[in-house]
Amino acid sequence: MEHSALWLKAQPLSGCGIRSISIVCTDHTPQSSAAVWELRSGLTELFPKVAFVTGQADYFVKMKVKKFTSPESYSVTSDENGAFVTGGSGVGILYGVFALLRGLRLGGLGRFSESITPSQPLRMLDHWDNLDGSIERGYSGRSFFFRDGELLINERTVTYARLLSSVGINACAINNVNVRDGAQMLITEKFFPRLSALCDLFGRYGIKLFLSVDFSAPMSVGGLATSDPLDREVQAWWSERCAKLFRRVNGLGGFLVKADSERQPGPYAYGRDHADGANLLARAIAPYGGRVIWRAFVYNCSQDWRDRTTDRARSAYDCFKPLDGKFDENVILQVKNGPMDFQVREPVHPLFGAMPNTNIMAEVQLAQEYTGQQKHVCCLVPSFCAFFRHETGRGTVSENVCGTAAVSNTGDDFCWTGSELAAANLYGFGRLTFDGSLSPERIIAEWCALTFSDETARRVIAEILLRSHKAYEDYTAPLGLGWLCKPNHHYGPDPWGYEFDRWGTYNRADRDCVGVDRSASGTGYSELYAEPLANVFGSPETCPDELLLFFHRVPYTHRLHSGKTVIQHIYDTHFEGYEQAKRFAEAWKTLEGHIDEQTFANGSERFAEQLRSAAEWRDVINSFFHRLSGIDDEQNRQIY
Ligand code: GCW
Repeated sequence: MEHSALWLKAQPLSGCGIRSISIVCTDHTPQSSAAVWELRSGLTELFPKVAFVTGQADYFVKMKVKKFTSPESYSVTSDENGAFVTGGSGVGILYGVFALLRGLRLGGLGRFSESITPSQPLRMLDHWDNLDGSIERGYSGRSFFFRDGELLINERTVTYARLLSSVGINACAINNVNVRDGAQMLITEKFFPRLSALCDLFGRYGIKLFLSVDFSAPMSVGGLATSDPLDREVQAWWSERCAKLFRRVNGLGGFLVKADSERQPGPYAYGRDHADGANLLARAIAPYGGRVIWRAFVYNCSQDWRDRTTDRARSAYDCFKPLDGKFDENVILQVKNGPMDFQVREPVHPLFGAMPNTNIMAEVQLAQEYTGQQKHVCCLVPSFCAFFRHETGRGTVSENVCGTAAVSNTGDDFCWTGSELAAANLYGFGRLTFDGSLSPERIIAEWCALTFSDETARRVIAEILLRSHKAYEDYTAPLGLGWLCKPNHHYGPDPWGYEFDRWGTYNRADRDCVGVDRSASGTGYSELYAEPLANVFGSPETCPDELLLFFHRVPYTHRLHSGKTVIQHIYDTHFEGYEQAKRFAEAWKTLEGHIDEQTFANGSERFAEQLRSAAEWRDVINSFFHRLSGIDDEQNRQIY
């Protein structure tokens, strides 16, 4: 299927007389060959009439490997005569070349220099793609990795590797963490040839391939009677399987595992803990340099809503904190950014900073499961940035992680991400994890400039993107409440949809009060944080307004730091959020003729749906709280 090259497509640079270019690269690895290829095709787009020559030329690029702190580091210096690119290895050179091309596209032939060592060593995408071609929480068409039980490799796969590498992403798990419908068999011989080809392709672009595996594979694949991690036969089975897999699939990065989570099998079935489970796999793949990424998303998904003592927000901490120091060194614990599940607003997860003797990585979600499903514009880059820079009491989040994985938002749509504007999230995730010093404004401006040639379009779209998260939060879930969406598919409002269910996701709204008491007087969750956070979150007086109802249960008349009452804040933000969505839709209309028709149509359809849905959210949430509280809006606006 046809696909866009997104931010990699370039316009010819006008007004420069470059006719000949010489490229010299003294490194000869698959990655530096990819770098040379990228450079040639990138420069040909920028200077369409150019000839590549050896020796004297109008413009030169020289590339070589140099000693850096990391093999992924690079340095680029460039002016109108040419550029020097050095890298810590072929991969560093490749990143340097992408930086050079970006610099040329954004600023022409002017002087430019950049020297970077990636902020986070592991920058990963997790695909929730199933073997039948469907994608769990996918809003961009079908999978381009799988169709009808087969692994695909085609032109699109190549473009994907290039796109990821161009923003510094260096790992990718290709299948859903809920391993089902035959995905267990990915670790068997049938898939080795294709996996191996995919590993080579990704490897040329500096990307390690990971597979999600079924913890009960000894039974589902191997036919054993148990998957007990302490059972000798089980251990031997994994060792043999991994020997076969890693020998044939050269360069495979390792496994991603969701265990004892939402009914996935795990070590609990045998009375073992998560360190036993993770180390079982870690030992089987250690001889091949593989790593096990073990998810911390473990909670009781069959809770009784009447029970006010069990708190889902606590569960990962309670489960994993006692295991600090017990994981093998090739295990990485993957912790979601917040303690619940990718809501529009959550506090930082209390495990960050709490397990100094364990490798920890973060997990965020580009797929907008709870943030408008790529129908609503919701740019996540500013919130990712705030998250990485958030203090844990023991340093910032980024100082406490060895990397971050993002649940991918891509599919086989022409534009990859359903909404063309959602590609900014993919771009921004890569750029930010590679260079943590970048501001969200800079990243968005870059993406807009690389995506749209028209100045007005760049300005209008950047503005929409930067305001979009606040607007979405305003018309959906106020003050950190979360889970006001419809059950299962998670689109649209239903404030009681999860209230009497088993998922541990309650708002506890009644006629007097709303919110969950997670302070010392409630579930004690706020106490899990290091100081000063425990103190700040622990009292309604010091808790930030935006998280008040996550941590506290307060009367509707409680006054926020903003001076408004809780109920008035709910009304105001819902009216305002809708108005903002309306302004977005109107601003988009002014772009007709400034952007191509397909992009314009893609946005028009989505902004119309966002507006319809924002009105629905506004009216349902306002009516819900108005009926419960009996308190009128000070401004007497329409509530149903
Ligand atoms: O956000 C929830 C989703 C599930 C997902 C789960 C997880 C892959 O609703 O679809 O399953 O999280 O992160 O494991």
